[in-house]
Order: sequence, then structure tokens, then C-alpha cells
Amino acid sequence: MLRRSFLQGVAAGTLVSTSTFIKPSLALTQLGQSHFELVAEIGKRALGPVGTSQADLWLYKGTTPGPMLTVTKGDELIVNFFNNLDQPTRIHWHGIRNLNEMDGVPDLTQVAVDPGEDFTYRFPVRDAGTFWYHAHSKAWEQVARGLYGPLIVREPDTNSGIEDITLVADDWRLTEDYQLHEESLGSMMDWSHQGRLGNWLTINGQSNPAIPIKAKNLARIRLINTANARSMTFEFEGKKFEVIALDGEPCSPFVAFEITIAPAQRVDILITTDLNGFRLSEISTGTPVIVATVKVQTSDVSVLNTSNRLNLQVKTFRSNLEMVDIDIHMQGGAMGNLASAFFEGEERPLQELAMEHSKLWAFDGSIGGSAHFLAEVDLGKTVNLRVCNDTSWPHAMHLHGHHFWVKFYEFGGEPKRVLRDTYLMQPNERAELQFVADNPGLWLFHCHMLEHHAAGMGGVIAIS
Ligand SMILES: [Cu+2]
Repeated sequence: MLRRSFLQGVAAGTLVSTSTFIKPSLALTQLGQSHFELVAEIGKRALGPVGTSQADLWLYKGTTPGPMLTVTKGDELIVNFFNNLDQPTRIHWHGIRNLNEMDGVPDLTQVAVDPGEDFTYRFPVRDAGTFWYHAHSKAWEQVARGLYGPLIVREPDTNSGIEDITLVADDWRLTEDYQLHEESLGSMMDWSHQGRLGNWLTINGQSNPAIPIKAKNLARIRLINTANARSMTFEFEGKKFEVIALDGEPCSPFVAFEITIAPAQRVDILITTDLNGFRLSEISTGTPVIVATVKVQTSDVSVLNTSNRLNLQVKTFRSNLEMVDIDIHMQGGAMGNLASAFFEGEERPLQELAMEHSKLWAFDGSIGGSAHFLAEVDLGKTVNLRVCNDTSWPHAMHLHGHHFWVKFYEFGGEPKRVLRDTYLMQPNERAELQFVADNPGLWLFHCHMLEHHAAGMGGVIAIS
């Protein structure tokens, strides 16, 4: 129906900006080194086991995850985007040090791409790494319905011989017949607690897919957590692996046996593959679930003697005494200490905020959002975001347009200082997120448990 009205619109010449838009019915074609088209549209995909019915979803180019966009560092990424949904949407390029006007945030950086309209995203890609793109309008619904995909930025001139595999993990809430559980979208129970947790985990849109791998002895696996709210912990049948990048940014490699990935985070690992392959399990619930099976292709059993290593450049932290401190107290939610908060100029009791406005979370006593400014910072200053999680829940805090340094306490031993764009904060944790404010614009800082963001856990840092 929408498709038809769009095409009629084209015929009647009513869509002024279609000159930059490529017809949505085309299969994905890479038009140049970094030129793609994306369409947000209604589609059907089977998420359950083989033979189960297809679920009604909202998808980019009809696939889940959306098409993998692979570009090379230094490229300009051009995406002709068309909205074939019946509600406004925008795309956010998660983790990219983007131009502010291409960041895709409602009421802040971009007007809506309305139904039947198009928009061309165009920006330089300055860092190699593992990124993703997703809807940022009503993200709690649009991402839950399937609007996301991987964005891989490769280093130029890298031919390490190491297999490169991207695994996109999602946590869907499905009914017994494997349809999306639509009734519970927007459930205040979810919004006030952990967010929308699912009951069905997919890798690359499938239930326990077989992932083919050539018989090389080293593979780089890029894990992306696209879930609305669930942090996932993965292991590879107890095999040891090396973590080489977090949120797209190379880190000093360290050995691990399992890895936790919060919503929106990415982890790149190097793992040795033998001829038997291995299974990937999610273990955070205490009941391991096999989510993918990595299988060596029998047609290629020659194990390469790769002494090759990826030559990733790890940035080093420079302590800077002249930091601009910004204190942020995260408040609210179930079992929290927030009795009232400011919202639209008035202090209101939490119950009223929840019942009448679907607002439950706050920064420093104010319900947050795109109109809530946390700080104004001069371009080039080093910022120390001193964030206190005064709630009873973990939160995956994401800063747009920048990566920040944070002390990372997982895996025991000495804490590691790493660059991330999303940091999982535990209840009562205090963290310092430090970054050079070198990207001008209005940048969102928010919880990536998408229901928490929608219910008030977000604010803006203005850099100029
Ligand atoms: Cu949160």
C-alpha cells in the first residue's frame, strides 16, 4: 500500500527530492566504494526454528539484520534512505564520530524522514572498526521490530588472511507462534524495570545458524548486541580467545573465556579455529543456550600457517589535569529513590510522571530528553563525565559522536582503561567517562536500554 502510494507519488512528480533517491525495489547494490541505499519497510522473516511461521517485522531492505554495510576507513559513506513505513524514522550511525547533522537524533539533529520521504546520509568515515546503524525515532519500538544492521569499517590495505565474521545478536520477545509480542510494546513494567527483555535469541536473524568458516587457524569475530535491553554473555565452548577491540576501538589485546556485551556494544575477538569448529553459547541466565554453530567448510581443509596478526593501532590515554567536570546522577525507575522530578517546567510526583507521561527516569532531578541540556563545553576541552548510577538497575550509557575513556573492571585482575562509546554501569557504580570534546554539535548522552531512554534517561552535551 505504502509502496504503491510512493510509486504513484513519483509518477505524479510530487516527491521533490527523489533525484537523489534510488528506486526502493532494487536489490542492494553497492554503487560506489561506499554508496548504498536503504529502505525501511514492513517485511516478514522467520525467527523461530525451521518450519515456523514468519513474523511481521519492520526491516531495512527486508532483511534482519539489515544489509551489512562494509566500507573502508577514509571513505565517504553515502546512504540514500527511503522511509516506506507509516511513521517517521531516522537512522543513527552508532559509534561513528559523525557530522552532527548526520547523527539521526529526533528533535535535536535531524527532522523526521516522514512516510514516503527520503533522506541522503553523507559523511566521512574516520575510524575503522565494528559499528552498527539503527532507527533512532521511537527506537524502543522501531529497533524491537527489526530496524538495525551492521556497519563494518575496514582498515585500508589490510589483507591479513584472517577470516572476518560478523555476528549480530538480538533478543526478541515472541509469542508462542513466533510472532513479535506486540501487545507488550510500551509496557510500563518493562520501562520501569530492566527494559524490554526478550525470550528468543537470534544470531544474524536466525535461530542457531550454521556459520561457515574457512579452515584457517585464526578468525576475527565481530559481535554486536542489538537488543533493546538485554546484556548478553557469550562463550565459545570454553575456548580461550583474545579481545582485540571494544565498541569498534582497538584495545590492548587481552585473553578471555567469556565476554559480556551490553545493548549497543560491540566486541571484536580473535579465536583459533580447528577443523571441528565450535558452538557459541549465551550464558548470562545461568542456562547456556547454543545460539550459533561455527562450522569449518570441508571443501577447504588446508589450515593456513598464519603468523599474520592484525596491525591495529591502539590509542593511548593521556591524563589531562585540566578537565571540565560534569556531574550526572542517574535516578528513577522501580525500587529507586526518586519521588518527584521536573518535567516540562514543573516538579511532578513520579506516579503522575509514570501514569500520565510514561516518564520514569531522570538526570539530576529532571526527566531527560533531547531538550534537556547537561552541559555546554568549549570545543577542544577534555571532559570528565562523572556519572553516578543512583538506581537499582544496570544502564548501558552511550555518548554520541565521541568515544570516551573508562576504567573497565571486567575479567578480574587490574582494571583496564579502554575507549568505548557505550559503558555498562552497575547499580550504585560511579564511573568517569573522559573524552576530548573535538566534535562540534549537540550530542546525546543516554541509556541504550531503549525503554529507559524513552522514559527520560537522556540529555544533551553541547560542544562549540
Ligand atoms: Cu538504563
